[in-house]
Amino acid sequence: MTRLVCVSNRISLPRKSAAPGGLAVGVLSALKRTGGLWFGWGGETIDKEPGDPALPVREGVTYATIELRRREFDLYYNGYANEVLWPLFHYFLKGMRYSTEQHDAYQSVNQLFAERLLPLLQPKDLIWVHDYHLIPLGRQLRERGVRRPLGFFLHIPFPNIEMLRVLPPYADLLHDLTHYDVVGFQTENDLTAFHAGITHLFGKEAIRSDGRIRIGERTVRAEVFPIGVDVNTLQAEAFQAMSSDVVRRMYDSLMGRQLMMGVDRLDYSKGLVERFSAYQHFLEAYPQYSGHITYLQIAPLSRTDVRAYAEIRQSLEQATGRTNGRFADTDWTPIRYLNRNFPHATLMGMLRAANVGLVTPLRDGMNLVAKEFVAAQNPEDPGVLILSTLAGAARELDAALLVNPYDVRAVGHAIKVALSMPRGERRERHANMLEVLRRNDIATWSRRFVEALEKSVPAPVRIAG
Ligand code: ADQ
Repeated sequence: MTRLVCVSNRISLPRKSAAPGGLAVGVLSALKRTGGLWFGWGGETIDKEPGDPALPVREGVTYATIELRRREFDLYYNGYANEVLWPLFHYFLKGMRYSTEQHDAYQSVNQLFAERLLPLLQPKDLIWVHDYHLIPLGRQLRERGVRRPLGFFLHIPFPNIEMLRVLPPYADLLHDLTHYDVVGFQTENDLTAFHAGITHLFGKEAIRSDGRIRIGERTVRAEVFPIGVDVNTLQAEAFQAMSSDVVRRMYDSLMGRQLMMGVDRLDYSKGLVERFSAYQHFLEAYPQYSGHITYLQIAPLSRTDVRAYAEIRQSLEQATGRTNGRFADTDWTPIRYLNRNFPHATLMGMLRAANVGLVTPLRDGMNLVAKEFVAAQNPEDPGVLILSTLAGAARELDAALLVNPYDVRAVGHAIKVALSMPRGERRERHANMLEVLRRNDIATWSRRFVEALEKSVPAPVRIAG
């Protein structure tokens, strides 16, 4: 029988208190449907040679977790993945710090992944690799004789060739992607950028008229697979969480004020500094809202060992202090800024209570919070989504109030429009977006990708006679 093997940098074993991030939710949705194996780093770093993976089984899914050497992990994860590829792929050259030492560690961790995964593979496996941490893994597996279908999905944007060319080994990165049978992107933009890279390296003729990429003996199917959410589960979670203690206390504390919410990992790509400026502009431009709106921003710390993340944290603390210091009253705090995680269901309950969802990344592969906000709303009286045109989600959710996140005046104005939007218009926009979410939910996303991977299984050799 065919078995699905998902590989990602980090594995999250199901725990009640844990809130799986976007990638984990996607991987689990695929594996829970089909059963299979999830291989990746378990979250521990050690000072000796990593051993064989532990293999706990939970609800039909085998979790193969490996450890990584401390120093190598730092160079690979904090270094190459998050100080080189992440900023470059999000068009933030200022945050990029390239070194060959980091690149070597990236290669060697990918090699370790290949070596430890290899003995676990079975003859009929479909292998699905996730995200920018593991781009070379497909080649590493091919070099070790793996002939089974290999898929790769990029959760973040793919940069245009002029940006990609900044990376010294950019040609190797493109080459590595051609070792997969299926390469998936979040949006048409990302696919176009990938095609531009392929054309640059291999010439126009590498892209065939049916869109397949042909390089030597290999054919690659590169396509768009926008990640979705589990609409029914989110709706139920949001509805139930409304009556939970945490959400009720939050709601009561608003004292009838309108609620605007943002939920993002604390990351410079999420546009929080610009968002805080836009809110400040809104309070200046529309003083009639003073005392009548609460902006709740939840931003758990992430990648705390990377310098750029410490800087953004400091900027946001200062911006919150400035806005609250200037506009707050004895009985009103304009921004509530929280650096902590919440159970996912609690977050959904809070999003349901919000009149406005503010999702304004400077660049984002998709942005699941935008989709979660829509799914969490009460369709009879929904809140309004303000969404950055630079998030992948804007390609599908065009009934949101779309804004350029750098334009603080336009974002400030959108807040005003959202807060005063009549119910009829809110319902119409929401119904439109909910329909989009239902058409392409998380199950559709994983099924489409796995089907594409199944189609790349080489046909069995027929023996005549
Ligand atoms: P992320 O950059 O992590 O994902 P996003 O798509 O918004 O961004 O997913 C974050 C997830 O974490 C959401 O499910 C959200 O609810 C959850 N989350 C955020 N803050 C939380 C908190 N305080 N407590 C609990 N849960 C929290 C990457 C790409 C995105 C892409 C996803 C999936 O950067 O562009 O959409 O992968 O492909």
